[in-house]
Amino acid sequence: MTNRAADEVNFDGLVGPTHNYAGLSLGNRASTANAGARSSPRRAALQGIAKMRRLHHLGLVQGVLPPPLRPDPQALESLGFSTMAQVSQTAPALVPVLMSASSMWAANAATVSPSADTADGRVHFTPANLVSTTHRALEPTATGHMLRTIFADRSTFAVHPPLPSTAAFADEGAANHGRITRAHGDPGTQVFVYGRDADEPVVKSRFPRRQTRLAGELIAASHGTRQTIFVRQSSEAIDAGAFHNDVVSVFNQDVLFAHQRAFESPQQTYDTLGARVVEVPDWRVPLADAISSYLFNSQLVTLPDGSMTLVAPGEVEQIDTTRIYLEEAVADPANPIDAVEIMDLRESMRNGGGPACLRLRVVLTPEERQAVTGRVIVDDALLDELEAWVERHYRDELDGTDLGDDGFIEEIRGSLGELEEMLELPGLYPSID
Ligand code: SUG
Repeated sequence: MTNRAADEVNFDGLVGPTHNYAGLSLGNRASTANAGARSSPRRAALQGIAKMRRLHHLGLVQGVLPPPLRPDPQALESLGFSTMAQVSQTAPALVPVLMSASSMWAANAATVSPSADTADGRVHFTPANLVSTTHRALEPTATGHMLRTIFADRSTFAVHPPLPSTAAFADEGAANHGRITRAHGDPGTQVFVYGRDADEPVVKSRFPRRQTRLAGELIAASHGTRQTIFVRQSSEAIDAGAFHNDVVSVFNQDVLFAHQRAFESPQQTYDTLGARVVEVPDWRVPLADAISSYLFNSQLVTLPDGSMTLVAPGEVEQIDTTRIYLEEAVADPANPIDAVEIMDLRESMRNGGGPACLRLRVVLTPEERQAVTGRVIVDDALLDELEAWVERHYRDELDGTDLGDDGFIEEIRGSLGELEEMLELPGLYPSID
């Protein structure tokens, strides 16, 4: 097959103005541990923009995905409300659910298949139904609309509807999906990682299994992927807090960097994948350290000179096992990790979202990149504008009691209206004039 020049474009979710800690995700230990803490939407968004800038400066193509409007007008209506004041009065527990900024974790926005892998030669997207958590199940409608707005050219892109929102089709998108290929533009093997079969209980022992094998099979079929592998996550990892596979493994080109306990049958998985596997044994980095540091929720990226850099969260430096592992990995010529870039993403990390959670990988050829609508591929000028916009509009501190406030909601609508113009995406927020 042809080796077409293509880039992996990391589209990062821009943190929304309602970023807060509501403890909504069972099985996500950081979310539970930080429930009720004060958040800083401004700091969270600036940390995210700083990551985008760093990747752009490393010579990578970097994109941005705007946050959805909160509350979502359709969700509000379907619950029988017209204002958040009514929600606060009748069902206060729903306030954080309706106001969550969880779309920032773009790895859960959709599953994406590059054109080199699909039968019709288009780039395919399926928004994740995120049915396993109440707050995230409210994301797919707006995500689908956003993807259809940005990837509007139907001869280049196909945006499918999400799978039906029931447990049998539970889907968390790219966080449980990887790809093995020699070069991004080459045809690759798509890897769908699942926690249970459709007829198995969601919770077997401790925490929910958020992804079914059936969901992956249906997405692979609708995308027309040519080489596809299905791999089971280890129950041990899920029960230890790896609610998505990208908490314990990361793919880049032909490399799989994974914790020894990431998959149910590790050796069989490695044999089937045919990747260069860098397995970190439990005796070097115990599973609990891998999960609290988010070592594997790093982005493993190939720089223009062909070397590989691990974009890791600052937490890996605070735990001895992960810090020492990375020092040795960089020094070891046999290890594909050539360098480590540390990013401060503390605001997102406190909700269980590391570097890899914040990005959606979309491999695009230069022609496909030309077909993208709006101003969503970043440069320094756009990043400066985004930073200034955040400084102008975002609150420095937020706690649960501010969330349902009508003044706050008006503030959000005004700021997103401005963002729609900045990104040149008219119609992105249909309910904002
Ligand atoms: O789905 N946290 C997200 C974190 C998603 C991380 N993404 C990846 N691993 N790709 C989740 O659990 C917490 C929200 C709160 O508790 O307020 C939350 O939704």
